[in-house]
Amino acid sequence: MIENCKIIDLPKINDPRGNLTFVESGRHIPFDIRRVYYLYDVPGGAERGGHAHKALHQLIIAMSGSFDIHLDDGHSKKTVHMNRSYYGLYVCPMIWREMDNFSSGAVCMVLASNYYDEADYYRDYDQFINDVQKAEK
Ligand code: T46
Repeated sequence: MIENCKIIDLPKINDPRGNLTFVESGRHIPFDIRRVYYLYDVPGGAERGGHAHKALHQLIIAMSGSFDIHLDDGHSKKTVHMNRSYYGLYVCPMIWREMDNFSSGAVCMVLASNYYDEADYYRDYDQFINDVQKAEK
């Protein structure tokens, strides 16, 4: 459900030498981290995402720059603008997401609950909606 997708305010240690933020599995985020990946050198105007995950939990962080994430659970939609490296967007399973409006130099880091598995993806929106509706019957 889209209501479960929330911004998590991560700890921020302010320091004149530069700030520090950390993320601890199970403490700040409701899953254990098995994989970290990041998007970078994203050309202006590019769109990423365009899929949902069956079981994967994720925390998405704008490490640098900014971008928009559009979320859709098959009933409701919302858009979140990511532009702070101490905010993480928790995305639960069964959420269609699209990402765009990447600023120049944007880096998007994702902490994920499992290893890469193409079988966990819905890459077809109609199939995703079908399965959302099936689960509700
Ligand atoms: C997501 C958004 C935010 C791998 O081999 N290993 C990996 O861990 C990942 C994430 C991808 N790949 C391969 C699969 C594709 O051949 O890299 C290629 C590009 O992946 P994709 O088109 O899924 O990339 P995005 O940026 O559209 O989506 C990614 C994640 O796949 C997805 O989980 O939520 O970032």
